[in-house]
Amino acid sequence: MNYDEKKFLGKLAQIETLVDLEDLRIEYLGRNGIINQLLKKIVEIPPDEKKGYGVEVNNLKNRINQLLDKKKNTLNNRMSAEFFDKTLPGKEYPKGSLHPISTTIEQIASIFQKLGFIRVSYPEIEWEHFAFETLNMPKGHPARDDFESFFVDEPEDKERGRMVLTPHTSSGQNREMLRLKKPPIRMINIAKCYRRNWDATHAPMFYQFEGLCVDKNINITHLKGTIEYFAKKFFGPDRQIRLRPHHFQFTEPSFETDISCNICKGTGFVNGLNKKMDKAKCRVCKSGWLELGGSGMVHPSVLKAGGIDPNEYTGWAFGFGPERCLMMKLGIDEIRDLYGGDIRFLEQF
Ligand code: FA5
Repeated sequence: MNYDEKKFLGKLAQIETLVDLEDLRIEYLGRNGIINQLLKKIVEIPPDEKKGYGVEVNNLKNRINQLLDKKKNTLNNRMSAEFFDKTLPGKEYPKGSLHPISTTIEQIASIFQKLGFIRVSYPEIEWEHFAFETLNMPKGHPARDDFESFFVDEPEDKERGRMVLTPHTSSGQNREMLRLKKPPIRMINIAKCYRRNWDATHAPMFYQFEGLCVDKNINITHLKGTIEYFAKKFFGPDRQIRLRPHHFQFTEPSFETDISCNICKGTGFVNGLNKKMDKAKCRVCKSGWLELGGSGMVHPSVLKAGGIDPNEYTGWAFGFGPERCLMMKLGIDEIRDLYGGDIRFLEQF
């Protein structure tokens, strides 16, 4: 029989596509294929060998069929493993966004930058000298306790004292005075601060933004006007602001700046305007007002420490918390939610 098995198997092994496999099937099993040609040759076979010849060609046909089917399965399986439908829509990745505190900081910066304030940043790990001494709080002064600081376990510097995680951005006041050497100064210093605090409105790591303005003839009206401008831009025209007398070592006179609470609508009671119905106090403000931070006229000794003559120049400063601002703006009553890392909370903003 004129059939070369080795040749067929060789061709079969080379096949990589279903189209080529079909061509091979036609070559062997098609109407004019090799098998049919072998069958046609039956007329030339002696009568007593015809039956055996016929069986042999039929067996061959079945075997070729089986081998072709097997190859077809192999190719199909390979194709489905490799198949890539370019028309399917892509996987949707979760969308990220800036942390609400980052957005708030950028908003605050842009409000002050529009007024001509220059954004600066100073070391997060600071010397006591800048955090306290230059701010009228010499070594051992009790006012230092208010800043419940974390000290760094590093050798003390003879002139600058111990290292501390900045407890407030006021440590940038002296640095900015030394940097510019001479007024006018319009600084907005936004930085991380650290204190040993942990409750609904205090976190151990938080931000502050510090405004400092020093020039000739600067007075309290400039301070009030600037804070009011900020409050109206950031919180909206209907939120109230008030300055309350206070004490800071580095300003004289000093104030606490309050903003009316958004949660109780400035009433101080849980049920807001229905205070007659429920006497429970607002959990966040307890009085209708929430403290944004401190402010005041820069103390003459602080100007002197920065190389500025207090007889020639005056200035004001304030230090507020962006977290507090955001909480008051949106009615968030727990600062720790902002730093808890719970994406379900954060993605609302
Ligand atoms: C100060 O830190 C002064 N340096 C502010 C200042 C600057 C006064 C310039 C005068 C002139 P105080 O400790 O009150 O002040 O903090 C200011 C604000 O920072 C607070 O009102 C609050 O908004 C925020 N803040 C303070 N501690 C925390 C804390 N642990 N977590 C979150 N925010 C805080």
